[in-house]
Amino acid sequence: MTREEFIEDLRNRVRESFAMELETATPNELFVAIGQIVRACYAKSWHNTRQRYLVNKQRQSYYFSIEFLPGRMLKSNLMSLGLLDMVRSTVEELGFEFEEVLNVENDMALGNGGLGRLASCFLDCLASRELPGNGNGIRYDYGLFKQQFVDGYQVELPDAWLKSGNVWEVRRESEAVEVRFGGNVYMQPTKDGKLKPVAENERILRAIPYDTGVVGYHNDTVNTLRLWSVEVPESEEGKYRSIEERRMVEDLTAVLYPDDSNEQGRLTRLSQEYFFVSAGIQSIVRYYKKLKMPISRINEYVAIHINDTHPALCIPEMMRILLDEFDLSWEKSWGLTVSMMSYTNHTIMQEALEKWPLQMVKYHLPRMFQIIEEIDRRFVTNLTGLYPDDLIQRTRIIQGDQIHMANLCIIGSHSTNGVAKLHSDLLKSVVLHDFYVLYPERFNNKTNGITQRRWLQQANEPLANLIDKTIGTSWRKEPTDMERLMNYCEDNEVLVAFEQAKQQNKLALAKYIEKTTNIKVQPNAIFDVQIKRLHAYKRQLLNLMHILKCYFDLKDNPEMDFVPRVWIFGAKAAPSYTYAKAIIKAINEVANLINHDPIINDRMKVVFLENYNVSLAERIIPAADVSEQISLATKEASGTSNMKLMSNGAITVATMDGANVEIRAAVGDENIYTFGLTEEEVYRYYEQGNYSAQAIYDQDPVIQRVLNAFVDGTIPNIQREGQEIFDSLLRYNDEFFLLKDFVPYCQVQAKLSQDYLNREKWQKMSLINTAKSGIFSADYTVQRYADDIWQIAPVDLHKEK
Ligand code: 26Q
Repeated sequence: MTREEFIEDLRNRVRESFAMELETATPNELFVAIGQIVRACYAKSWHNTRQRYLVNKQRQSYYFSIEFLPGRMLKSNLMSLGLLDMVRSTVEELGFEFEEVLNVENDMALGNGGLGRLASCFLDCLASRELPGNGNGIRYDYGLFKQQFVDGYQVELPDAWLKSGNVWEVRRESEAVEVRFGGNVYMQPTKDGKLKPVAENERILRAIPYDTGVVGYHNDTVNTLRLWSVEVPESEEGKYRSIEERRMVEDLTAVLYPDDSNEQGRLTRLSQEYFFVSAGIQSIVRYYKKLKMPISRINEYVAIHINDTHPALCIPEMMRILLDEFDLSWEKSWGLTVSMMSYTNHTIMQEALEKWPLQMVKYHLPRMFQIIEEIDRRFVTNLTGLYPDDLIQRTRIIQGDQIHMANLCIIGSHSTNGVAKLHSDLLKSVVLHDFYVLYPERFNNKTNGITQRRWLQQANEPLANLIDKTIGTSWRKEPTDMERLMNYCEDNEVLVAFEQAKQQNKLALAKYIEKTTNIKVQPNAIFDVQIKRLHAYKRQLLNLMHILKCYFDLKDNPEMDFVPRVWIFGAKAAPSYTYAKAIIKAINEVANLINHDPIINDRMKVVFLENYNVSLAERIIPAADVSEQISLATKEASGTSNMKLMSNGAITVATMDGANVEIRAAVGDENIYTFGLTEEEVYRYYEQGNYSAQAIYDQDPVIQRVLNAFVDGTIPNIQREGQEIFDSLLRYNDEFFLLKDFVPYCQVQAKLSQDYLNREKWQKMSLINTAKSGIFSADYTVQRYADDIWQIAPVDLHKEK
């Protein structure tokens, strides 16, 4: 598309869609019109991609996830299509602010955090590597709540992201399917003497798919993210007599559950899980029928991935279709199902493993229940005599009155993977050890990754351009080529240029901070960043304790040498997670205290940015000097903000947890600040039961002063919250060992501050972090899934060929 064609198209669309002339358009109209143009640009490729897969009978993977977190799509689509520079400069020439146009777009925030963002990074990588892989999920009317601080407290507002329309989606009426809930199932003898399930009094819902194109980077692949929305089918209209009853149905795809691992089992959530699973599996089978292949070979054409246990019902649902609709035998159905399914585990925290009450499943999903019961029965029967009874009891799916979804996933799939080396090892040796005894060949690791296209190319153009200038542009397609930056570790000119790029980004963030919070921060201070969901195990509180220690040091000794620092937080707490909310309140009050203390005199600033989401992450990450990755060892399955920040040249302060371990291996000990208990030490404490937070407190006056600040009025306005935090550390013996790790944490922080003064040393560390970050590209992660788990191969759709 030429500049002239673009302007012409833009002019027409603004006129036709808004009855307006381009000259009078606002960023809103411009966003919609450009969105339409972009969509039109990839429409043909999207069709061709689907057509090619169909004609080739391409084996495809389907990534089932109850969360997807793509963020904004205008800039990324423009970049993938190679139109970004032209469109940006044209829009600016027309007298508009391009940034403003981009900011019109609502984040697509159909996810809570890491797991949902990983799903979106993976889709981007599948398309960019020309791999035939699709997403399947829920089109929530409301995404993750918007966070506001009122009086330092988190307040949740609804995210009505669809209110102003969604240019990227296509409603596919003709591909709607029915999903059935409730009723009774009984077995009826057939003519040939078999038993067939017959259902009566079911509630039938209509699932409508909305498809979004996933545009590959500089290729002609456009894959599909299919999200399902619920409707009442016309045939059922009469059955819903009251408005409330109807509302119940429509609520099914209304909101995303904002609960991150503090589970409260809810019927709507279970219904959501079955709804998108059933719709997705039916849609896959319907597509497969078009291939005119025998059902007995479906596993040669279909790979289904279960992202955490939320889509676990994929397994019994596939069984239902093969048994009830295709009349296959149990054995045949089971063989096909297991060979199609694979599962990723994202947590080792026992309390976060999903379980459902047996009665709830039996009553609302009776056929699913029957099938799960039969899977469980056969599992027990087949293993009895071969393995110890207690091992069988610990691994079976139905235990007491609960259904263990992780057990279902492992038993019903051919692959179970963790998301970082340490995490996968812990699954084998501790958390899922019993299963590892049963199925050692099913276990594997796939360390998470991120897409540098969004997190570096798009979010950090100054750095991306500089990398181009230094080593050429090949890293944009082959992220490990960034390793070539290692040749410039000692090149002063390059180091200075990198420093300037960081400075430019810090300036931009400082502006944003001032605009949104009224806090002025110095761009030459250390920008120290912790951005992730608020969770006790992630230990934002440890960060806050260190901040308080610095504050007291300065108060005691105002003349001391102190390297200025700005602490930047971004975090949402699950609305029902009172402890996490108490920590938010405490951080906000400490911020207030420190930011306004004249003695501190701008040497410390604490900034908690509201409503952390993907687009805010894109602003913060390029400006970070320091990346806080300080979860208690063994608790963070992988982490992915650690990778994004590293890629942008931030230096990590890290515990030996999740993917931090692999980051250290990549950059070397001298280019990361590690501290804290190791996995072995944590488990030793658990075994010996001899951890005493009180003993540590009693012996350390600094810790006493820091903790007392929460309850003695030093931090104002946190009576209840301060007490809750204080109690969690002392009365309840500090579940996540903050006190134990506090001193070593402060030590590495002090070292870091000193190192920051040595600009050359720091800049070299920063460069090395970027240089070594290519291995954490999700392009490679996805390739490993494609090779080892899904067995899918690239399809070259490039125009020239
Ligand atoms: C549970 C019950 C009810 C409703 C919701 C939920 C729920 C919601 C979200 C349970 C879990 C989640 C999200 C988990 C998650 O994001 N885990 C993170 O996954 C990342 C990608 O693998 C890892 O990098 C992180 O370490 C892991 O915490």
